Amino acid sequence: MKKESIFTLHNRASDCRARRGEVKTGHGVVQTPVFMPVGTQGTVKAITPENLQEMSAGIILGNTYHLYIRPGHELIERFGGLHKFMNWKGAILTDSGGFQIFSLKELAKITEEGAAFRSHLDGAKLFLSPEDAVEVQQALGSDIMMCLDTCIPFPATEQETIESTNLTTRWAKRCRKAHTRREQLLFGIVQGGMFPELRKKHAEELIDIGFDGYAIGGLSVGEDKELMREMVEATTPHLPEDYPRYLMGVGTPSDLVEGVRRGVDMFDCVMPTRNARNGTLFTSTGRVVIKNARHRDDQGPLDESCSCYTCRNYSRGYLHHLFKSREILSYHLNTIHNLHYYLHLMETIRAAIERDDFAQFRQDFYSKLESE
Ligand code: PRF
Ligand code: ZN
Repeated sequence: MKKESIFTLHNRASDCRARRGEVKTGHGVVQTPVFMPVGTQGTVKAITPENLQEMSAGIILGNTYHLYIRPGHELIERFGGLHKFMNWKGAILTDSGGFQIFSLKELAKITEEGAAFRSHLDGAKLFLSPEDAVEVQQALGSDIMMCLDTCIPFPATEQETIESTNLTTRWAKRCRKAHTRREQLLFGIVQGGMFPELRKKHAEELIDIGFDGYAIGGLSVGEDKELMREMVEATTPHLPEDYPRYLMGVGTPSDLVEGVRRGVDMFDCVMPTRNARNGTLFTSTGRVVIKNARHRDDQGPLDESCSCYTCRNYSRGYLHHLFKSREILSYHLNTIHNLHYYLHLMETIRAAIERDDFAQFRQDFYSKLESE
């Protein structure tokens, strides 16, 4: 039985691969290209779901690994699922835990059966199979679930990459079989390291299994920007036009622009939220390091052309003071601004694709940046 695609393509740029579309989820229709703020622990750090709504975020990301370890998916299921638990009414995509477990390195052991690892909290022995990853995500009730994959370290040999990618295919088949709650979507993750031929082959294998969407994984793992963009460029032509494409864990504002240009629809990254807490703020003219003494006496807004709550109400001098004093409000106001910047950037990108004016948008974007 052929399933109806949950993705509608509205229009395509005539001079690059940029696409404008929408993804239907159990918690609303998400307009693409989209950026998903990261809410690892069932919270987008330092802000409330109301703040997210105010800045028109339609979908956020949660992490299976963290929620499995604490407070546990069974507890969250008793609370009615992750949406209810955290009071978020929009859509949620959960990552499978694969990438987080691989980041643990010596704490994890990968076998055919799954990933054995130790909790980063108390060292307890844990195990996650592809079936477990789907079961946990089904209990969390996320709108989009990700297959358990193996993320290949950089650099890796072709042989290592082949073995790891083949295992990801076998796990993807098992995830697909374990997927019983059809109202929740399941995405496959294309690996293949830095080898275009392996990426093409892996994309074809996943398409054969059949998923609701396709992610590009294994990038932004230490390779340079140019190679990352080449790998995206080498992958998107092999993904079906009528399914959403998600570039995992990427990236800077220019990475988003370049990803869209190469045909990506969805992105997530800790950068806007993490940088906000470190005091690195994104503006239309480049990055601002708010602790810098030059902002101390500045009564102007952080970004003249930003309409966020922070820029409408506070001065650079005040944001500088809050950051230097390590006040909690600093994290809150900085996060609101940085996420607004990312979400507004995607809105501008969507409007440019609708006008078939993406190339001009891209040129203006770069000409305004003093750094980046
Ligand atoms: N796999 C999963 N999550 C991810 C990645 C991946 O390869 C990446 C790579 N940048 C980020 N998050 N499951
Ligand atoms: Zn702002």
